[in-house]
Amino acid sequence: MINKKNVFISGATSGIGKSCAYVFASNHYNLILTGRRNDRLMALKQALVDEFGIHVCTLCFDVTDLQQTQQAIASIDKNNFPTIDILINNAGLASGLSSIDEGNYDDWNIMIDTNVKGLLHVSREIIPMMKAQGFGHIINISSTAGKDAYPNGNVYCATKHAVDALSKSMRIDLLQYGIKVTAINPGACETEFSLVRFKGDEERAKKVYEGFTPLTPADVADSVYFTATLPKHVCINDLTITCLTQANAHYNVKKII
Ligand code: NDP
Ligand code: 8X3
Repeated sequence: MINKKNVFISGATSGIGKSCAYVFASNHYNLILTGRRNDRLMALKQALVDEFGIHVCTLCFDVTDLQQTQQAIASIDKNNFPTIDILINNAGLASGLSSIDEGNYDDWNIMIDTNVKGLLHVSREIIPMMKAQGFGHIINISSTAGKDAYPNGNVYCATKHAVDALSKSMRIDLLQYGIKVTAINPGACETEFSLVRFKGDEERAKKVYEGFTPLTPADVADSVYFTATLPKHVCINDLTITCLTQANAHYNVKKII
């Protein structure tokens, strides 16, 4: 029953990344799961191995740190994971929500370092393996914030616009090697995203999803899985997914406050 395909998921300790781990595991893919919280990685590995009997490798590192990223990816056991068939660049965050003139430099740096440089670090280490094996699929988790800007979203939106541009550039550079590149652009999805954005303020985080039915991380993971399982000659380049009430990054029946 073991599927020989291997999927690398950055940011698998929560939300969309964790749901992706479940949907691929339930379809017998082997998984390389990453994040900074090792206790969560270990618990997730145990649960997935017990339930699905797949191979799981956990890598605990910070994507913003190039050296940590390089060492972690170099440590993958090639016997269990001879190829990386799918890379899901999911690790990311928002930090703060403020007008551009009041922005916090630490918030700006963490978003740029994680969402842009972190995605580049992981991609740069894995793409040569995909190039050498002659196939691969990179799925970048961007956002509706990568398509439009919304009030006070400035730097987060800029980082996701960068992911949009990088997805287009990667596709141009890599298709000649048989590597597909897909950008998935979710709208509001209830995860730990807002808790992180509002630095642990649970009440404020909860309010973001009040008055409408947001996407669940499983909804997004199902779209990721769909794009990853199409015939070899088919590539979904760009897929935007929102809940029923959301039209784009800045128009939702329920507005982000
Ligand atoms: P969560 O906060 O639930 O999950 C974020 C994941 O990213 C965690 O596993 C976290 O792991 C990991 N991560 C964050 N920073 C780092 C880092 N420096 N190094 C390694 N891993 C890191 O949020 P979501 O699931 O919602 O977010 C996943 C992606 O989806 C992000 O890129 C986000 O921008 C995007 N997105 C989210 C939407 C939403 O409304 N929720 C909508 C559109 C896009 P750990 O803390 O253990 O390191
Ligand atoms: C995360 C969702 O609406 O805060 O990308 O931009 S949103």
